[in-house]
Amino acid sequence: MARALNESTACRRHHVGPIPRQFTHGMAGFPFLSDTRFLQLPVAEPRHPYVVAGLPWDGSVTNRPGARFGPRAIRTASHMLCDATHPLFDVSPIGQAGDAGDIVLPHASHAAMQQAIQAAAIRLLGRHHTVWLGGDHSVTLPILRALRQRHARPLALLHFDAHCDTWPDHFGEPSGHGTWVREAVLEGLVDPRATVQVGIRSAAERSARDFVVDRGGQVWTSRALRGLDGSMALAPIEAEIRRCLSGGRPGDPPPVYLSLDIDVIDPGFAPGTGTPEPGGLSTSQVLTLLEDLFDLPFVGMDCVEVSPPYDHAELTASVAATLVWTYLCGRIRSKKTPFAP
Ligand SMILES: [Mn+2]
Repeated sequence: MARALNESTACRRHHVGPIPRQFTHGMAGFPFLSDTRFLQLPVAEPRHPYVVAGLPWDGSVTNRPGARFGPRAIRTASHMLCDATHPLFDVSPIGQAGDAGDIVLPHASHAAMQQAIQAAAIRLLGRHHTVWLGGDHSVTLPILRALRQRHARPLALLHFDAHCDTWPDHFGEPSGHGTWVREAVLEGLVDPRATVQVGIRSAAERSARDFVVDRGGQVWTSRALRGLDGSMALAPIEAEIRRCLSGGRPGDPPPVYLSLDIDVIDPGFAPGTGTPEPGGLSTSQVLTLLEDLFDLPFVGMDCVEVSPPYDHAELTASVAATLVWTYLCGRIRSKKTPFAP
């Protein structure tokens, strides 16, 4: 049986290789791997400028697990987007994007997970602008390591989250889903002066809450954004975000990575997540920011922490699919000029 699963092209076709042999032996049939594709895109090929890849890992959560099922739920929800032509950007990822499937990851080893993701990211980034579907937020650090290596300079970081993820440890362990921002700064993967956090609101001691601000970056708390919706209201904040992400070098801005924890959205709009925090941003607030900032020099995105067991009516997966689709269409639109949304 194990042999049949391992050698089944139907099972292996959508998985990204090469995969370390110890992770694939007898494991190609993990029940949580995605068996459908984002936007019903074709399997990724070298001709696709953009790809989507799943990271079904939730071994690093603080509270409720389930994010390993996120990639599958986001892909399924994306099918409601039909022909995927974006009403604002008037482009569709279809024809330009493929789905690289899920990266097969170990069940329990955090270090092995990081190594597997970094190796897969280095391979994919050589050919594609990649959007990652999490998975808990610990998947972002190995992606940043790969991007830092590829671009040979610290990245700018645009981070949407209810949580600052700058804690010095993960409840006694050195790394988890709440430590990656701090680790990325201390490793020199991201420039803290070109780091912007949006939607932060969870309980946290001051040293963690202000970690980014203390190093020259920006934090826009959920409270600071209350009542601000639509492009007119958000324009001054968008200008500040742009200024920060340029890293003080408008003529040579650093590449920007977008990391979007779905728990930045209020649990009323997106309940299916492991560590919900009431009082969050509305879906339209986050959409406005993504739409208006579409022309930043992005080099990648992740959407993490969708936990389908806690979702209702596919609300959370639908929000995640829409945000990823909006990002992809914004990237495609940014290659066409002129455009004024
Ligand atoms: Mn979070």
